[in-house]
Amino acid sequence: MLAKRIIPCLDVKDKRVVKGIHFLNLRDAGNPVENATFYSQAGADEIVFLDITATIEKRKAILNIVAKTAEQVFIPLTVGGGIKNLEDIRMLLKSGADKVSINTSAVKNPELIRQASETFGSQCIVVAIDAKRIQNSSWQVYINSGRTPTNLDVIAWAKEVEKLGAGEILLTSMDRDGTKKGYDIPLLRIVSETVNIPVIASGGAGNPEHLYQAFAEGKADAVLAASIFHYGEFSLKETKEFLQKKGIEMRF
Ligand code: 0VR
Repeated sequence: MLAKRIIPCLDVKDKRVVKGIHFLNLRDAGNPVENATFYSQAGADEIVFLDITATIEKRKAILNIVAKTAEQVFIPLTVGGGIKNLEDIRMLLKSGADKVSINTSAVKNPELIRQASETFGSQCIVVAIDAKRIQNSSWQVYINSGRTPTNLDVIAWAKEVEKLGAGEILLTSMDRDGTKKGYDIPLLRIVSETVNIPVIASGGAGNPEHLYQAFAEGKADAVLAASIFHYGEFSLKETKEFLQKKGIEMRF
């Protein structure tokens, strides 16, 4: 069995790390380069940066942050937010990102997934899916930082992005984001069982047990978490030790 991964997520806005609930009411959580360095030294397997308000000016800021982070951090770095075309991806990879995460543009122009994976390799193309539950076993895809609903069903869209060449899916439950109530396990499980590419669970982690549930019941390949790590509630070390004891293979 491949070791499972824990990925702290840094949502970046105006050069600062922020954290909200249901994508709203953002509060400050520090400097992105310092945070990434700290997590890397503390045993994170990867880091995700999400530039949650990407505009042209902020684009330059994130490239700068990515370059500074890549100098300090030697674990894989995924960067998302505002990616519109192959040039944006090229710039991020050139600045030191190992993978990019595409959300809104993937929905608006699915061919971008195919072109990007053919140009740069599937291994560096992550498609982020923001999902909101509409019925018991049905979830809808949202875009534009969770502001705009689409007509897409999450399960159908997950299949489609795999077919187009995505290397990984970052699956965020908007209902659970920042609530600390645990991941949306039925959502996670159905998507993980539908596709063959790795699925990263996101949204709702409140304690190490929730991470365990995402692996054991949700069949996730990796878990992403923000709130529980940013404010020092749980350390990566204690979380990994807890998971290892419960039979989830971890890298130390
Ligand atoms: P926790 O529930 O605190 O672990 O948060 C995990 C995850 O949901 C967030 O870090 C995050 O990726 C939320 N994403 C977005 C956003 C937050 C605000 C605005 C936009 C987005 O588009 O992903």
